[in-house]
Amino acid sequence: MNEPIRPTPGRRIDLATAGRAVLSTGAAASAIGALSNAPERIAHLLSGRYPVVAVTGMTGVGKTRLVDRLVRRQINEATAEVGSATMERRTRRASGLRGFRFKVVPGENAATRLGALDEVFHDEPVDGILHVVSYGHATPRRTAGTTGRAEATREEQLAAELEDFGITSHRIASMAVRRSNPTWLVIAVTKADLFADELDEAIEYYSPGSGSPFAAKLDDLRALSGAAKLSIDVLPVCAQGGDKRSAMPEKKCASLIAALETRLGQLSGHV
Ligand SMILES: Nc1nc2c(ncn2[C@@H]2O[C@H](COP(=O)(O)OP(=O)(O)O)[C@@H](O)[C@H]2O)c(=O)[nH]1
Ligand SMILES: [Mg+2]
Repeated sequence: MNEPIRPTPGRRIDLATAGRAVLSTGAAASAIGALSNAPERIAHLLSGRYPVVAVTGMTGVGKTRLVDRLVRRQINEATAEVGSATMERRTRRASGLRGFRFKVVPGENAATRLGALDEVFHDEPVDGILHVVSYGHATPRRTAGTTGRAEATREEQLAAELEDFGITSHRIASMAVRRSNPTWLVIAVTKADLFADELDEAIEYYSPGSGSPFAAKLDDLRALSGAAKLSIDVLPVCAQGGDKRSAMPEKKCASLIAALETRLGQLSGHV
């Protein structure tokens, strides 16, 4: 479970020729994927179901808020500070099977987390993964059984994000190698309103080949999965914007959400 990911010997990662992998680096960029979506679309039409998306990421990073926004669900302030210990299931309904089913894997280090990871990556393998990060801005949550506010530095939070992704990326790799069709991974860099002036640095940090510790994990994941079998996108987003004069007003947030939705649709073969 915790052994480090090692690239397959003899396999070099070359971003320029990395199969059909797609990388969007610019803010709100939404590249048209070269993944062939037709088979996915037909599979969904035949099965009569929406594509299923696993939502992963450490606790407090903003998964629930983001998914609730994607499915236009009313935010429940009462549960916002608690964090969920079980898998949250949300459906975004749309005509012509253009909706989505999201399964939010609990970030807590609980037994339920392992079961949830098994479900989405093994028992009922998902169509794609939305991995949520927030550039070290996860809301610290108390460990069960303790009181008082949890404190963590930005560096500690980034290290925790990295560790969390290490576990998830192992699961993604083992799912990707088992299937014949390509898998997609979208890294949603959320809470962009909290680091609006560092957006480019944040995107860079989470992008394959950028040399950051997170990039190293992505590069390993690609090598393990086979580059042509995994597309990786990095998109900034926020679940809540500030007022008109802030660096990330609500309008800008809404356009980032729209760009993410468009990309999820392209990857899922929606037309
Ligand atoms: N500023 C800001 N705060 C956010 C954003 N998304 C989530 N949060 C806050 O971060 C906290 C954790 O979010 P939540 O979705 O519950 O995280 P989860 O544990 O990953 O499901 C919540 O209290 C939200 O108020 C965002 O886009 N911007
Ligand atoms: Mg949650």
